[in-house]
Amino acid sequence: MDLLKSITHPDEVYALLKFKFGAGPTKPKQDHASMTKTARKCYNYLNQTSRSFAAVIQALDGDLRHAVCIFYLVLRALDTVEDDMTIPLKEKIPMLQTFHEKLEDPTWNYTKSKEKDRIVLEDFQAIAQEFRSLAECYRVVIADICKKMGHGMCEFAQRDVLTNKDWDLYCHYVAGLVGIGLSRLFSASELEDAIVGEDTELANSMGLFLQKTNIIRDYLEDSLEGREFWPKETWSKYASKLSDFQRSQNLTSGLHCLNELITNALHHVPDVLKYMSRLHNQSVFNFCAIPQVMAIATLAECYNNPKVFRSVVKIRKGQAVIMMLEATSMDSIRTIISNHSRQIGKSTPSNDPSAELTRKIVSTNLELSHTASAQLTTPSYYPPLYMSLGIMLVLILYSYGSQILHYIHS
Ligand code: D61
Ligand code: MG
Repeated sequence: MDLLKSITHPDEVYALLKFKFGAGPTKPKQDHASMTKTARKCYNYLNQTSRSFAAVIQALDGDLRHAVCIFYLVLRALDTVEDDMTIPLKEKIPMLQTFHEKLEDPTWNYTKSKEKDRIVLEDFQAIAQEFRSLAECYRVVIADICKKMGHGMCEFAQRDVLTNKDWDLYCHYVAGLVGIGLSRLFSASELEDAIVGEDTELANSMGLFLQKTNIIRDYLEDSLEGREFWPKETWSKYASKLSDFQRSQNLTSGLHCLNELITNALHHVPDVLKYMSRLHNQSVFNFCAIPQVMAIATLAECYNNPKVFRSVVKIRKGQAVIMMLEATSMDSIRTIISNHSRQIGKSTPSNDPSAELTRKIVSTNLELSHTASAQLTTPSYYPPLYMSLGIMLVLILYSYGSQILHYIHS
């Protein structure tokens, strides 16, 4: 199915086949045989609960891999409590506030969640046991971030995201803190310099860019579940209720609101590029780069796109695989970011209320992501072209082979 979706993009067909036959920077490095039973469980839970981060986490070097795996599962468990709308506030608030203390309690788990990721709560004992097996330098970071995120989630469980400043604060609590925690783990592992863990501003922007992209893309899914994460200060300029954008007669105002929020998110790109330029370890670079280039591609796909109000807009698997295979150097992520920035710039409607601001941040990001070898990413089309023509031929023969033979013989 992914191949068919990319059939008119030969380079994507080529990349999908390369990936299918084992190419790519995200080969799991852990050796299951030498692992404890609880550790094996944790990697299974990681693969069960994260489509986008599981592979890049398992490709991290050394003991950083297990630390980041456990960091992910602890925060995914906390987030599962936050997201579970069936847990009454009077039970949810104390659980979020004291969640970090459960890390030291070998007996604690929670079996009343209805969420899709509830397994990380039901078997929290295994995750907490692996947490306690980590080096002190990692445990301190994970417990600190878990405490701060739990408290932040409590704040917004009891109030709405009203101002754009609130939006930055909410995204800081649920994703900026992840970037800050990861950066401290990178430095603690000594795979990256101390500055990476110290510069919390840049690390925070890494998280905000990812979370804002998710919140923008997931408008309909969240709106249908009664969840509202778009900042009122922005959407109230275009509608009296956020759910109004679901109705087609409000499409123009919906697109204007969408484009303003995407323009807001694009302001984190300069920090993202500066953060990435400081990384030395290839496995850390890939781990950080892949989610960021997927995010800029998702924003370009969502920009001025009515589909955001009708379904969840996704980039094609073929596009994603190409970026995953390529996002391994500053040069290539600069080129990916400049290509998608240019795409947004080209599709900025002249009558869009944010057009001037959009064009300004697009040209800033183009400047910052200009590479000497801008032609780099336009691989020659021929090998993939031949490949897909070949595939199309095989597909036609496969489906009409017998009729064609019958026709020839008759
Ligand atoms: C470098 C590399 C990865 C980074 C990064 C820097 C900075 C931040 C992040 C990853 C986090 C990005 C979050 C974007 C996806 N949004 C969510 O998962 C929302 O939940 C947020 C609260 C829990 C955070 C869990 C998390 C995610 C990724 C990690 C990690 C922890 C730890 C290590 C590595 C990556 C979203 O949840 C969606 C869902 O429930 O399926 C929500 O509820 O808003
Ligand atoms: Mg959440």
